Amino acid sequence: MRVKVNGETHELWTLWREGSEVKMIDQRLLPHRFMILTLYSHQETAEAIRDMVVRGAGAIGVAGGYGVAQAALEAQGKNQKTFKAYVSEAADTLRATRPTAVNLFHAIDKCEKAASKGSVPERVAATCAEADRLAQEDLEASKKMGEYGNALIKDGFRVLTHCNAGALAFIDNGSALAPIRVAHRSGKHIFVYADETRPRSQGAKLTAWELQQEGIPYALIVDNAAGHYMRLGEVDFVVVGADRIAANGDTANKIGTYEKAVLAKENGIPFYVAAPRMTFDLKCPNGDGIEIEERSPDEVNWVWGADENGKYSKVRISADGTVAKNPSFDVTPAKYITGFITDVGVLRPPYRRSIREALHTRKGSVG
Ligand code: RI2
Repeated sequence: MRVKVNGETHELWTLWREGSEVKMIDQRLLPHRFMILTLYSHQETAEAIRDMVVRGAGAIGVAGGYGVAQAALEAQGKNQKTFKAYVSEAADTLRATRPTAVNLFHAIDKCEKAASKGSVPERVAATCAEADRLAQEDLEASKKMGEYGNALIKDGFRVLTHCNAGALAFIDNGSALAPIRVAHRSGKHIFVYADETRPRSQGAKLTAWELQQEGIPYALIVDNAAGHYMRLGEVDFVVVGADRIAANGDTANKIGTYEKAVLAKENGIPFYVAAPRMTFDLKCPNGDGIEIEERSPDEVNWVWGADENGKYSKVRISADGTVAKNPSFDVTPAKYITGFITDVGVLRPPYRRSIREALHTRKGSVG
């Protein structure tokens, strides 16, 4: 992605690997401060996923793969048995960071598998190669979703999106924001409504920032305003990302997605989910099997931001001792979803069939 920092333009990925170091944009500080963080061990990478330095299903999948590669490099001096035990313990540490986005589990499984054959040096090389391949696959998938999704967006469309499913949620480009980028770059006049997305405010902090960087016309709206604009006929198209999609098309995505989907249906607006095949989980027959992450009540009781001097701080918005609940995701039943924009095309109902076919398009690419 193209990032302007202090007047200078940089072309960057959300995260990347340099030998045993993982580098990532610190998404907790955006848009007020731009910082690249270096993670020196798989434990540090796991902590970065848990603390949402890096977030978004695609990006945490890549981070999980890099974490396993770091573990393999950390264990390269060990014998085969201790190497295996070390990598497997590291994989478990990485798996325990965030439960909902399935990309994380698919990537860790693939890298752990790569670490299981041959001599220790062969295992190390295969693990690193697999982690890098997954990053590349993520990049390619975003490009494809951008192309397939663009075909659905007409000139003049006003598009609503929730949370951040942009370049920062992947290696680059994103899922839901990829079609928007392609449409804008191809000269279509589009306008984006970006939902604020409490409690972490990924819409306000990340999506609005990405759209601004790209020069795409947009307005940030509070989460409660989406229905208002839909009823007024000011939204033509809704597109969101996904953290896990069950075999029947039920989709877990950021909390608040479900109500946007119901409102879209009520108002006759197409509602699309953009996600690569890595986000589909055939082991979940429907949305009931998807674990929903419950995060700290602090995220509800407090907000983070910068004051007029740019000083970054945390402010309490509820009374001391307030009891809060904080489910991070919800499940949108498949019946509200018009289609899935994937890296192999747009999937239509009946989803059990179209999803199964899409996942078998290129054997072995999805866990
Ligand atoms: P991609 C986010 O969760 C949101 O649910 C968002 O839609 C999704 O990840 C984007 O992921 P969080 O990690 O599918 O910010 O676009 O809690 O990668």
